[in-house]
Amino acid sequence: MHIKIQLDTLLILLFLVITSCGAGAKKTQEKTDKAACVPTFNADSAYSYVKAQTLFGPRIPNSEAHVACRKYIVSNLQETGAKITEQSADLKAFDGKILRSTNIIASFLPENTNRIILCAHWDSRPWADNDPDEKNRHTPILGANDGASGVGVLMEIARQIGIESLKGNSPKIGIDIILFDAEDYGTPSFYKGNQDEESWCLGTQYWARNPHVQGYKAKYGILLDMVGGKAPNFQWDYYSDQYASQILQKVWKEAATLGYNSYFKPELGGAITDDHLYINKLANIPCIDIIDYDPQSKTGFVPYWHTIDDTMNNIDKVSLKIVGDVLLNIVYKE
Ligand code: AHN
Ligand code: ZN
Repeated sequence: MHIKIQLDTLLILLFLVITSCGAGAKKTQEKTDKAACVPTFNADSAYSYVKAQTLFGPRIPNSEAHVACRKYIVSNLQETGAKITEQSADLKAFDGKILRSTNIIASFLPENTNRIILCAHWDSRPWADNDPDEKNRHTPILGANDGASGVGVLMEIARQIGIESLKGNSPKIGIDIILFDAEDYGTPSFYKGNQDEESWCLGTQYWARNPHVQGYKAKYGILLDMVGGKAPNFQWDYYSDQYASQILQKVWKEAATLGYNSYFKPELGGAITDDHLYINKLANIPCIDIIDYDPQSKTGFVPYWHTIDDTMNNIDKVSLKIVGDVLLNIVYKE
């Protein structure tokens, strides 16, 4: 009788060790199978990161809210144990204004030469130049979806990797989470001068020409832009397909495996000038864009894009969860 109870307890313990993702399980697991221990993405946590950014107000370069939000993001990323780099630069806007900008980089396993990039932009647009009401078009936007959503997802990914690494369940590949600044200071539609395409993505252009590490290389990159809206539609952007079609295939396949094929459609969409374009063109790193695309709309994006309605009212936890799950699975299966 006594022996039987002890044997049961032992079996339960053994089961726990084998099925858990901690350090104790690691050796057994590597010997028995190669299944990745993919952590669970917490959408409530991601949502709170998105909301916190919007509570600073618009995060426009040279503003106080921009400085405060940067500190908020950096202190949260520091807690994950990642190596933090703040890459500051004075960047020239379309109108000649100097933007005091900072790209925020959180590196996991910084010594590993095998790496991937996960990125988003953390600044928000100074003008709601697409607002249906003309009197709002010079008003800054909150950028809940356009900016904060991608950052919120990546902050939660960083938190998960931090927790798991302490338990001996770090991803095998090195990861650089890069939060770019000055993406959304592109020439507003009401500007009388010329519409310069190169006026967008200034932080990324700077990083691609001056990577934070000398001779920096990465296998590939994944950009998140406007990933928090309701019922998102993620299609293949033209540039992602031109420069990184294998990565598109891999990510959309993972999404399908997770049952997210109604959001991730393996079909070509528009050609989108976004941060990933410069990572491809200037840094020569294949990079895709996961961006909510609306083929029906004139802009190609959600109707509240670059309007004063880009607020928390349009953010859906379900969308954050979908994107977060896909990324964590990709990262842990590398
Ligand atoms: C342009 O509007 C040229 N490209 C979309 C990039 C963007 C702006 N993403 C968010 N805001
Ligand atoms: Zn924008």
